[in-house]
Amino acid sequence: MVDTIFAPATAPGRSAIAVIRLSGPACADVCRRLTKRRPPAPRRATLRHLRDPASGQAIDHGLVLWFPGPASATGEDVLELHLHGGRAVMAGLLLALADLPGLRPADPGEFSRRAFLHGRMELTAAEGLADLVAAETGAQARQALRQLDGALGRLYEQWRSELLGALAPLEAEIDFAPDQEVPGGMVDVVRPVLARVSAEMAAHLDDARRGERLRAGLTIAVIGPTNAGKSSLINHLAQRDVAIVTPEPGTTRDVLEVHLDLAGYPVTLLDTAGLREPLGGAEAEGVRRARQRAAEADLCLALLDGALWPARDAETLALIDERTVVAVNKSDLGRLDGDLVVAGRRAARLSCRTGEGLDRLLELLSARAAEQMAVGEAPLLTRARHRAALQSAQEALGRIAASPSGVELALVAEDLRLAVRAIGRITGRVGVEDILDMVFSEFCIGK
Ligand SMILES: Nc1nc2c(ncn2[C@@H]2O[C@H](COP(=O)(O)OP(=O)(O)OP(=O)(O)O)[C@@H](O)[C@H]2O)c(=O)[nH]1
Ligand SMILES: [Mg+2]
Repeated sequence: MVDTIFAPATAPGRSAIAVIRLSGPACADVCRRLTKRRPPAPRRATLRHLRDPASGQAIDHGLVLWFPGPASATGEDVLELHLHGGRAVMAGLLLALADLPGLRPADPGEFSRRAFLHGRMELTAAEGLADLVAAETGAQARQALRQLDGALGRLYEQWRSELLGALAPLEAEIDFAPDQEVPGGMVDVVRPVLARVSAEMAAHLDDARRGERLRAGLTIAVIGPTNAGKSSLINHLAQRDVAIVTPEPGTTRDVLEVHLDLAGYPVTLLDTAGLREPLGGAEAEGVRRARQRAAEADLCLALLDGALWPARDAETLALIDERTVVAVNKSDLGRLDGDLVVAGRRAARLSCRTGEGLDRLLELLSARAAEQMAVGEAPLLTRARHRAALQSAQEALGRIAASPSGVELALVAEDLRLAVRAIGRITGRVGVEDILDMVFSEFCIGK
């Protein structure tokens, strides 16, 4: 018999209310043992007293919710207990549950995995659920919700069913006349369909990783000469004193990370060591790390020192490229007149001391972040797993497109089957254990 699993659905620690969720065939029995009564009416919150079935000790009184399968979140019988969120209450209940026959604590993602196995949710929707719980900004949450609602799954399913529709007549023909060279007619009929699906997939793949970026967040490295005010700017944007600021050049050595919500987009800002000829070993290592992180970042903010204007910082100027937003700090010193141009680009003017120009800089950065992450109407690709599967589907379709007229039917059918399978792996149509392990291991316990 299937195990019945249980886990806290709410975060650990003290809270007003804590929810424990159970799923599996023993739920009704658990309810009877804990409350000495039958499960309440389905989906109706009902107050009950709970006792430890072994000792008879009172655990708490709280709401009991009974969701008989298959119309439940997991497709199995589900029981939810809403108790007072004290540590002792939770510990008492979890201990009592662990002692009951057929029960065990849930593995990470196991509730969602059961929902998937019982057809309550396709795989991309399950991933959307994990992302929604993890979302830190509004734009991330909207993307995850759309995926949870199935927009992405429907897109992939549609491609899959179109390819299946093209495969069916080929399969019929093969069954009808095995081992026969048939004229190219049949393949030529399906070619336009394959070409269209392939083009749609190409457009979806060619999204500059916007969906994946939004999911993972964007990294912006703040680079520049020593003393430009990089750490001051980071503190200003983070609204707390994360980085040490001193008038001494060469203050920052380690790379510091600050997470920000930039107009709904998740961003990690990196404070880095000032770029100059390093004086010692620690600083040299700091400069090496600064350069490395700048090279890996999605965007760079090059901050120059307005006290030493015009800028002659060769190390920084050499790193300016199309990913770089350029800004000059310390406008309060009054040395920055007219348009500021650095390495052929307009530079923003700001002062961390007076706050001048900071709003404008934030606008510039959010516009650049939006370019890299903005969500339009069509659902975006959100995971490397999906990208890899679509690419292998595309390769298979590409082989068919490149095949000559009159190609052997069986070869075309085989490639088409490969493409269908690859897409099926994304939504979980083709249930392969290794994918399920990979997908659900990312989840946390209780989900
Ligand atoms: N006048 C003025 N001084 C500033 C401004 N921003 C920062 N400073 C000063 O410039 C000095 C250096 O600032 P930091 O933020 O430590 O500069 P940094 O770029 O992080 O320097 P390193 O870590 O050494 O590379 C400090 O004395 C700051 O108070 C500004 O807008 N105007
Ligand atoms: Mg610094």
